Amino acid sequence: MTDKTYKLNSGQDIPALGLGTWQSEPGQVQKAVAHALKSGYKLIDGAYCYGNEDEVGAGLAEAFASGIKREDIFVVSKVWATYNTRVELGLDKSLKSLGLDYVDLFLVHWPLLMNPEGNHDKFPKLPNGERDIIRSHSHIDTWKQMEALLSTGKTKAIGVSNYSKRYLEQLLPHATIIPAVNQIENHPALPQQEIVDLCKEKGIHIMAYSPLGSTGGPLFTAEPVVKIAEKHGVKPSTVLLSYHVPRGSTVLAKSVSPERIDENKKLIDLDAEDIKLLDDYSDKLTKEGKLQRFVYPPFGVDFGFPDKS
Ligand code: 1BO
Repeated sequence: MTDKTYKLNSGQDIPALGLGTWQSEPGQVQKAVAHALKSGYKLIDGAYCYGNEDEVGAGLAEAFASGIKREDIFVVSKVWATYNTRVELGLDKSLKSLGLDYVDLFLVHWPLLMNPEGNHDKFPKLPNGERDIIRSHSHIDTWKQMEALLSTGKTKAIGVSNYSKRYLEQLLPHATIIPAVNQIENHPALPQQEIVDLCKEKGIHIMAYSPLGSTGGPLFTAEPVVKIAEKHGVKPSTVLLSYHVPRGSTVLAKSVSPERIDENKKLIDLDAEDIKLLDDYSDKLTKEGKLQRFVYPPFGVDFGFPDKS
């Protein structure tokens, strides 16, 4: 299953499965990246704000030293919100840490601007405790800078992350280049169907992050997930990762454990009955107002997500 790919609107092939590196602890992520690539993963997803791109770079170097070729893998990074008025600088920083001269895909991490002059912690706060956000900034201006990046050769494709339907509808009329990807939190308890449907209509590929919800979280014991896992003799995590295959999305599985990285490769083909069970579960949560977002936009900004978080 790790060989499956999708065609992006940029013409590139993007793998169906990737290794996520968000919240991968320093001291572990180098090994995880190297192990994943040596065992067949082709996509590594990272970001400046994850604070570990140096180590991801060391993992890439280890994999290259073992014979893996740069052109055979797909590396993703994201511009952090303090760099949304100077995205090339943000990309340069990521490239330096990663030890690469290009990434395959560069994403706007969030459609907002954090104070470029403020402290550059992940989520800068003002002395009064509020987030240090420039409210007058236009995410469309950021996108125009992203478009200009393509001619530098420092990224092969550009896209967005955490864009709701509302933000996409604001962006698309102004986009000369349609984002290749929208990377969003996505799982049966947060199907984000209106975003997924709009992206499909516009030719924007979905990358699903946090597909398991959270470690030890409620998705692992959700009735339909357990039922499908038992039917196929696999772990609930396999069902949750495989959920994205019939949806035509790329799924990002985060782990630093070699065993789990190997386990996560075993995506299965869900049948029509499985898909219906999962879709019914999503519909039920939607109707009951019980959708679950595990990654709360940490900015106190209304991003236009239907579950109001
Ligand atoms: C705040 C980071 C969300 C996942 O990329």
